[in-house]
Amino acid sequence: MSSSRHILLINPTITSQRHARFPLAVMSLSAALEGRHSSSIIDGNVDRDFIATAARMVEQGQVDCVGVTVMGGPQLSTAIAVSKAVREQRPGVPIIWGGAFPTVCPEATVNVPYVDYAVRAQGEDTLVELLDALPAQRSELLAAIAGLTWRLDGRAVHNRDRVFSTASLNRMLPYDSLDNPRQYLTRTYLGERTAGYQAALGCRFRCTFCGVAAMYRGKMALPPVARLEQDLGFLKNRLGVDAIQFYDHNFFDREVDMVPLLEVMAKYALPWWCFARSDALVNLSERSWALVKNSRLRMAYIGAESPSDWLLHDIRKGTRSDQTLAAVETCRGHGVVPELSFMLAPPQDPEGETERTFEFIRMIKRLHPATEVMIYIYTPLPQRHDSKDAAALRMQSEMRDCAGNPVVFPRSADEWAEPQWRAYWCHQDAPWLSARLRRRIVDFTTVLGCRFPTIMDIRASAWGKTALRALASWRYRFQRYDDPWELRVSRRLIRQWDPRVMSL
Ligand code: B12
Ligand code: SF4
Repeated sequence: MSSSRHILLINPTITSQRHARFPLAVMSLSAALEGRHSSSIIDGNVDRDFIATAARMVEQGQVDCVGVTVMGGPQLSTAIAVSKAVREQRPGVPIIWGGAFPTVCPEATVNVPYVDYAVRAQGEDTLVELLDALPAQRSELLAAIAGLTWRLDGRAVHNRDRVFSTASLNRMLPYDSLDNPRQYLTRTYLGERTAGYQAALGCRFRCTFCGVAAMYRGKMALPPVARLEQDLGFLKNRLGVDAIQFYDHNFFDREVDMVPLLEVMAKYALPWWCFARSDALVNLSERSWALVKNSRLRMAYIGAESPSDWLLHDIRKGTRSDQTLAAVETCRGHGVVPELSFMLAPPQDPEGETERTFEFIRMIKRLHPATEVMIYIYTPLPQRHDSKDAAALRMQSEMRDCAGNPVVFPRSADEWAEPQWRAYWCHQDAPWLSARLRRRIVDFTTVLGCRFPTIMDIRASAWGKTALRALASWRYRFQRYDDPWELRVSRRLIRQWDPRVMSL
């Protein structure tokens, strides 16, 4: 067996310290290395000087290699900064990136001098095999590691995909390896000490726009009941957790398999939030809804995406707009707040779809005003050059910017970190949006957000929210969304927060 290596696992800053949640990716990797290789964790969400900390540890010679978890968007910039600092400090230390960004853009990841390896999709087994292979540096060993992208003679090599693994469902996360795990428990509208937690792996759907589909390719597995019970017991009794935000990609899977998990959750009765699909919610039996009620589900985030069934079909969502409406009714009937996310301005018909979505949102607000609404721009994922998805490749080749030129995606991590592509990754902007449409979406979002302040915002005062509601009501009623300057100013004064950026 090869010798043991020490890896420094880094979660670069992506959010404020107040919103920091357990860095699940690096914790899961650390658990998988146990007994074979050793690791330390740096979390840039809590260590605000994490680049200096990482450089110091590398400089002191304590680490054999560095692993960085990277989501596109704001985390890309902090991942680049820490990787450059490590490279500068010790050029010989290998740097490995994994997570959502390298999975979707492996070529762009290794197209920069400060990343040596990109790990695509689930990372546990790939990382163990890579650490085993690193000392020898033999290309035939590297070529055999599934899920790895690396450079050979200056060219990116994409090894075969790794098959879906359920092994991590049987490992408990190393909460004790974090500095003070309780600092990750946050006050939210769910509770005083809310934890981010993931029970199941993957999602059996393959929506074309979704990073989860790129990572799990339609595979999903639920945790053993005993594992969920052990984790909830630990979180509640040892750490004092009193609410849970489930990060499961799509919480309600097949009802028959979910019931035993819901029974455990009903036993702990910790208020919770999750991602769910409208079709699953409307088809849930009353018996299961009773369990959901006892388990204290507070809010379900539903990818409504669009009011147009042709688009839902095109993106392979597998749900219909009538199911979105039915899910809103069902949630209301069971005391759960539906949180609907929409993707505006698809390249096929940016203006028309946006206006239709505004109308649909207004209809939903009439039906159930407490519905939360999250507005994003439709930004399809870049396809890998070797993608076999002919429909997605065709759609990508047909994408045009406002001037009618083909949309060309960045070729390196540095280019992806530029402001316009960072906004693309965050679903906030796209090259085919005209300035007028961009403005209109921002204005509508402002008026809607002020007319219906989110209950997730526990920082803004009750009077502040009432004032916003009153100020915005005429604009919303008469659909006068243009340039709501008075709302922008008031929002800033009241310090309203944006759950799209900060989560709960
Ligand atoms: C928690 C979370 C956040 C937190 C981050 C908390 C943190 N990390 O400290 C917050 C709320 C800040 C966040 C923000 C964003 N997020 Co986010 N987030 C998630 C969420 C719900 C869970 C991530 C997680 O912890 N998973 C559990 C771990 C175990 O899985 P994992 O991260 O995939 O890690 C595995 C592999 O990727 C790999 N791996 C990961 N890192 C590494 C590193 C190495 C070295 C190796 C070898 C392997 C490896 O191995 C791990 C184990 O198998 C996911 C959805 C989901 N359920 O995954 C979305 C998700 C990752 N987010 C996403 C996005 C787009 C964003 C945003 C950029 C934009 C947005 N609008 O949401 C924003 C940024 C907002 C901003 N600041 O402006 C997308 C990514 C899609 C994509 N194609 O990249 C996801 C998939 C949601 C989705 N369905 O679209 N997010
Ligand atoms: S159902 Fe949700 S998580 Fe699953 S692939 Fe579609 S959008 Fe992604």
